[in-house]
Amino acid sequence: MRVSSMPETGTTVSNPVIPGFYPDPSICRAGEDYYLACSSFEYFPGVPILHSRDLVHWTQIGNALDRPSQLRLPLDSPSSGGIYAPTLRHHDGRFWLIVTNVSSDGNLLFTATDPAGPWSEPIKLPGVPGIDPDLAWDGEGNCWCTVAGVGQVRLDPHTGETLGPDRRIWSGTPGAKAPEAPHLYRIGDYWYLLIAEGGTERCHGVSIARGRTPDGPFEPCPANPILTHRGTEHPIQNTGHADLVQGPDGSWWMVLLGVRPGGGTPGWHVLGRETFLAPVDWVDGWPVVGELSLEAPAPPWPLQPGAATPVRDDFDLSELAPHWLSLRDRPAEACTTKERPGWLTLGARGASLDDTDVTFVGRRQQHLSCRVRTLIDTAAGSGGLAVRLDEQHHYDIEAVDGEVRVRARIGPLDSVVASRPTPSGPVALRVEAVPLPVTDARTGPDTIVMGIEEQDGTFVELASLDGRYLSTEVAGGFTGRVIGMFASAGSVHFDWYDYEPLGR
Ligand code: 6LW
Repeated sequence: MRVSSMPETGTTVSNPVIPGFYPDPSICRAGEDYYLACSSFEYFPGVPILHSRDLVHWTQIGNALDRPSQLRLPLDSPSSGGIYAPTLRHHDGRFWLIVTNVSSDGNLLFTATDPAGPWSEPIKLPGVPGIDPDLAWDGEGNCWCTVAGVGQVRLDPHTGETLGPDRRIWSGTPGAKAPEAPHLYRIGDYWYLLIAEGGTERCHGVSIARGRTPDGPFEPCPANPILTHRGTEHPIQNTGHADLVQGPDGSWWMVLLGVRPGGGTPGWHVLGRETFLAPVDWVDGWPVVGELSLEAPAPPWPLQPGAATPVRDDFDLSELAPHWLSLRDRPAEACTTKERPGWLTLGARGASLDDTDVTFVGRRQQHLSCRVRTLIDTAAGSGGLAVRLDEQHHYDIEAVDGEVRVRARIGPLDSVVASRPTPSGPVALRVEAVPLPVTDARTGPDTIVMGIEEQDGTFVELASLDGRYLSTEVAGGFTGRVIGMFASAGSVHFDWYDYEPLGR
């Protein structure tokens, strides 16, 4: 899947380079190829892996954790639990991925020769405390694992055994909360320790320290934070959780997470935390982050756009493409394209999106403005299309009991806001996200329009709902919207699903 939202325009490229809920990016280079991994929380499969040749155009080539033996997410585990903040590295001819599963197994290490997979079974790391583990190797072959806080322990990455106690090596800027997301690198004469601090919300930032040895002592950069948009009007907010990489020409770049809030005050972001790219210069042995904007200067090397993702998935293949997300697991008996060829069949478990075990298959909403359609056959069950933030925050259009209903679940409030009789035969459901021009301080970020299409394609709107309630600022947590198909009873078939970007 090519996930860059926009082609380059003249001498600029569009940021985010990976739009939608692709947070906590970690990047590595292997020859001419770049690979990037992101957090995935309660979704299955976990840890999306993306590939690029130019740092601008990214294609999702797989998910590192695509088997239950690698990704144990108990069916009752909370949303925004699960998989946090991976680090992806290429070392000694292999790819290494270290990640935390906060809902079951703690810190885990995986390896692969091909980052598209298969990835190994997990190596457990009981001696590695906390979250956001990083991996770095020194010239003597020691493997250093650095975690949020900022702590560090030496590791045998082949067995998962820790070698010696963990030590606090830095606490970030005095007074700043949540020093996290460490990455340690040998660059020139120094070891650099890059962290995020200030929390992953509006005060997020990136700071750095350096030392002569991988375990410190570390001297903080006098210019910290080297990147933050806190307290600014910048359209990209919450900037932090970065990783460094060299471009094809040896120049330095940073990938990081940021959000695009919409509406009035306080601003609501609905797509989750997205991956952005920024240039980096070095001045007096410290990195200086260059322009980070929605339209960024193009890098100087030839750009290599991949094939664009088709709007329609016809469910003609035996396996789902890697961008499809389920919740916590995806047992073949509940989700298959083999039962009715050319259709996706979902078998109900939980009865609604309120339930953590609901059968759901969705795509990240990657554009502020987009349209999603699906053709559903509910002859043997009920189900529909939902815009989901978590179990307590979702809007659904569902074909059930002879009706098509729009249901809004916002925290403790739950209401069927519109309904009409279901037309006979399969029915096309439609959801559209429409960004709003800001007219006053309380304008929401967007409107979510839900309805059905008549056989001749005429759209019949059933409801138009305020999008702010499906934002991270309202729901809390770390994820963004995912728009997906679900089954609420029996077996439901989906002939196709269209995702059509209508703007950025
Ligand atoms: C992650 C932490 C963070 O572990 O959010 O933005 C947490 N940074 O580093 C979840 O993604």
